[in-house]
Amino acid sequence: MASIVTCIAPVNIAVIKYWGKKDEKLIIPLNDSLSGTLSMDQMHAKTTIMASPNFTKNCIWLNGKEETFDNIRLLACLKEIKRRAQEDGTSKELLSWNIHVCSENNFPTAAGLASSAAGYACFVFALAKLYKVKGDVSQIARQGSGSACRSLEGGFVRWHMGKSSDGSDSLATQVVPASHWPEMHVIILVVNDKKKKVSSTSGMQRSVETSDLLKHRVAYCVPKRIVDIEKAIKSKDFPTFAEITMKDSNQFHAVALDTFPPAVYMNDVSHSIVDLIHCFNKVKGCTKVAYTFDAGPNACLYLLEPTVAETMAVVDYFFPSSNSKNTVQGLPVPPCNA
Ligand code: 2P0
Repeated sequence: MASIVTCIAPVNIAVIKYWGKKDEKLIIPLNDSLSGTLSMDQMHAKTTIMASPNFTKNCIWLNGKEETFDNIRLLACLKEIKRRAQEDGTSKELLSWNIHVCSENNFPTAAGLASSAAGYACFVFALAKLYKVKGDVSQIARQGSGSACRSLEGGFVRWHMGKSSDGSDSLATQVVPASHWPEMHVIILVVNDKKKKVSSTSGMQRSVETSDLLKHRVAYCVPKRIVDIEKAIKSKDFPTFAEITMKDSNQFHAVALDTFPPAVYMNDVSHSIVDLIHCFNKVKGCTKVAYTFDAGPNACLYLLEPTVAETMAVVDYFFPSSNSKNTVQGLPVPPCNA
């Protein structure tokens, strides 16, 4: 006898960024964040979990390589799911068996493309299926990797930081389903698919310790942006959505630079992409494309369907892709006369 499940989980791209924790162990954030979930046919994590009385220990393979299971976050998720499973009446026998976990991403891991978000969302969702846990598990996925809680729903998703000190109300809820704004697209420009130098976890910890700008951001900027962007999403107001998205990305990277020593995630190509998008929007006479950058140099562009072909053509012209390296390199973007 054995029990086995396989799940896939999508990547999410934040438009209001999560950066900084008030509780490192429980992963409770300093501010609410909001993201769009990508469709699962493109970038996703895929996880198979098998429980068997014949397994002598828990094992995990990530992208084909065995990793240690002795990882505080993995163990926290497993413990919490098992606690919930007991409450839900799952058989003690199944809960006593060891598990083998195989997980893979079909995109670069740890390159600032939300790989841990998809990975932990998938791990926790698969565990919940295996052990027949009912109800919301976003607060468990959060304990694997904060942003993972936002990958459990489609469309636009808000992670509420919550008020309680035990994290029980720090969870993700759907703002609108994908069907609300089906014209919305995301283009990801892979500037560099190498693992980033400063992990998000240590970068944000350093920001909390040293950045004055982060305090200002959390107190004065994010609360209003969250309200305004939710309103823009619900009313499908793209220019407002795009402006808030770009400003929040810029502020997050300003916080990273205000960190001491600084965490530098964007590179020259990233900054050229920023220039290009501002130039494009200016030529168009209104905001047609928004950029956002996570903890890496890769650009995520949010845009509506009618603008996709033209944007791809412009990007291809200035950043001809090099398939061999799987990266983009830039031609100089002309001045925009801004
Ligand atoms: C976000 N990022 O909101 C922001 C934007 C990176 C930049 O969430 O320590 O990998 O595991 O909770 O979830 C990356 O943070 O960090 C992240 P931990 P996580 O998407």
